[in-house]
Amino acid sequence: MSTGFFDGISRIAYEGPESTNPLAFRHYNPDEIVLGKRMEDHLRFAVAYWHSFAWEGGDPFGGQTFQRPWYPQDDMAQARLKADVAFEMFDILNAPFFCWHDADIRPEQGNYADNLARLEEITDYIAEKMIGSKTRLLWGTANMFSHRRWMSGAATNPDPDVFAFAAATVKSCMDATHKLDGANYVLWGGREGYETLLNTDLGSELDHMGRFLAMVVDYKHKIGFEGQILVEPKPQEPSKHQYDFDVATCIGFLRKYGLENEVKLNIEQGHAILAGHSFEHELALAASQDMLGSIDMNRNDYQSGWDTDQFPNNTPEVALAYYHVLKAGGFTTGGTNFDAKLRRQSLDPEDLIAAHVGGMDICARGLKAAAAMIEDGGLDAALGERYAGWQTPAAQQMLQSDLGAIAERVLREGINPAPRSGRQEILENYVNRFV
Ligand code: XLS
Ligand code: NI
Ligand code: NI
Repeated sequence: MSTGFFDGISRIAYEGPESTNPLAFRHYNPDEIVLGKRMEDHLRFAVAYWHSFAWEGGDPFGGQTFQRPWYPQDDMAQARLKADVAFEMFDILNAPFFCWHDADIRPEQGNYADNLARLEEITDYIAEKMIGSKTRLLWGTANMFSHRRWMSGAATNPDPDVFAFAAATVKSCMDATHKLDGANYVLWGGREGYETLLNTDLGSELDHMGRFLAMVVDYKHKIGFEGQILVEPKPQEPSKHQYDFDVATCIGFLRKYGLENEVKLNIEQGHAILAGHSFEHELALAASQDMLGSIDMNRNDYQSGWDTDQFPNNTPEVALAYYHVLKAGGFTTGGTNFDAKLRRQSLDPEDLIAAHVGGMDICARGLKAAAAMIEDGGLDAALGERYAGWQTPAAQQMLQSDLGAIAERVLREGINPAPRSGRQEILENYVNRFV
């Protein structure tokens, strides 16, 4: 029986680029083959439960603007109604995946035992709903940033009892993710960082965080969870400084604690921008170290400087992102999670659907543009040409030699390099042919 929340809105269809129907896909055509694979299997879209169903429209200056039949979100009947509506939306969008935090799907109980019981209850309910749905779980995660117990961190809290509560919470969320056959498990540490170094033992906190993550990996193997463990970088917000600052920092952290073969990264567009990078920089860097796991697709407002988590709507940006995803071989367990929320004035159920339709369409356009660039091979050819010198035996031998021998060769051969154009504008013009 339908909840009626989306009354009047039916399954979104692909109608092609000429369609003027605001609730139709113009580019996302799940069965269309792109580089030998169905578009749906390339993009692996996921709906984020927290933004779409749990967030009530508040901002730092004002509270709830939305009015949903599942508010207040403080009992199990409301949690079940929320799940009913969520699965109705997954069906309308034909969404292959969804993602959740424990706190999105069950009401907070204020203690571990009751949180655990409610999580088990709601994930049983969700498991039943998944039987009648095509939508799978891309990843689960623990919200260890909203409740006041986490204010000084979770794994990095100065109080070992909070570390214990965090370990128990992550265990319960990994169990729930495993039960729902999740493809990944994510850790994002919004409070794993500090407000001031004056009260922070940074070295111990990093060691505790490394040990915590090692326990997560051990537990994954213990329960036979085959999903990928992912860490999500973000430089700050809510903490002034977060330890998982960006991809480079996370790679160094994972290597230091010996977790580089067990953990990959979930990279978010807006977080890349907050860290002063481009999204494609973060993706390319992770891919170069074989650590590109999954993406959180959204965008930030470039003026506000906040993590505004808006739906993506910039084709060139998205195309370059998927270019790097495709060059890395595409997603395996990962996918495209819309870690994106409505604006707080977007009150209607239709807004929620339109936001996802637009986001999915932009991603599909970006994917097609990226695939066309790969098929054309222009960027590869330009790279090949730019680095061609490294293919010579002399260059390869140099990498095995030493400074003295190299210096001798420079003298002997009179090596005096002639600078060559980087051709940036030509390459930018090239990309613009595809987007
Ligand atoms: C917040 C993060 C969060 C993670 C999951 O900025 O992006 O939504 O994706 O905890
Ligand atoms: Ni995210
Ligand atoms: Ni975010």
